[in-house]
Amino acid sequence: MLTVALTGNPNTGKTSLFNMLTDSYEYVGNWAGVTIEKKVGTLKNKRGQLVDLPGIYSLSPLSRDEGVTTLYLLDESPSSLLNVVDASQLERNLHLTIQLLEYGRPVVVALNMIDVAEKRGLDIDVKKLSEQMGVPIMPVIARSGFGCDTLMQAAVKSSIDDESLVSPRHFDYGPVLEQAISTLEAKLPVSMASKRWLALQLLEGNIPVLQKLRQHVDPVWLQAFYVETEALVQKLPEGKKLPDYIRDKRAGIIDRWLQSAVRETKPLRTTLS
Ligand code: GDP
Ligand code: K
Ligand code: MG
Repeated sequence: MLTVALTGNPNTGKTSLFNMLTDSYEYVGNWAGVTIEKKVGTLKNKRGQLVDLPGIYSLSPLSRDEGVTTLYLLDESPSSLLNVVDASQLERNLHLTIQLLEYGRPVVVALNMIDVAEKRGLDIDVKKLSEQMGVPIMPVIARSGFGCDTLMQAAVKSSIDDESLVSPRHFDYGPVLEQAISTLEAKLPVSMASKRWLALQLLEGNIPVLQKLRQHVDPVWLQAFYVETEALVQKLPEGKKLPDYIRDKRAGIIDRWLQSAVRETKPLRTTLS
């Protein structure tokens, strides 16, 4: 049975999309340790299951609730990730997308709220954005159902494509961090998620990842390594804290994607109110 995991920022239309893509809905209790309901549904085409994850802006959790997604990615092995993004808020939404692309399972992006983006005068070249990001992007309007069948087919297709073709995406974080990532990768166990993803999440301060890796990596060494890397990064011209430095690198990647694929035009219709 295929398992597609639905992820995205809060208020991007995840619940609307979940309802459009599934017909039977199995309530399966709460996520471990938190009071958030775990929703699993069967895809309308009966090809697999859809798991709804809590809305988050980044995988590094600010609360226990937000840690659900990281724990899920550490412990389960979803066939693919369906990432819902708000087309009118791409700059903010794509930070999570980058982290999902780094995880190493197939990703399909549902470009939702395209009606809203259009009203705001955003002209998104979906094909170009998809080429830039190296990920299938399907425009949808979750509220009306527009594009949802095509999206479901794409999510199923990505799940069953030859697994060996799916490798975690490699975005460049500059020489200091690349060195730190390599050092960490050499210490990490093979059996879990992509080592590069784990290393980056550790450097960002993702607590559930840190807790998980305590069994494999000497925590004293890890702490010292973190402090050392933090000091190196703060000495760079940017003079940033480690998580902010990582965030800025991602913002740069997103800027480049959007520069070539999104144009701001005058809204088609303006109202006086
Ligand atoms: P969630 O917080 O990610 O689960 O988002 P919801 O599914 O609850 O949607 C948030 C709000 O956006 C709701 O009022 C939806 O009706 C609305 N919404 C969802 N998708 C679309 C869309 O494609 N276009 C428009 N205009 N509104 C949408
Ligand atoms: K909501
Ligand atoms: Mg919701």
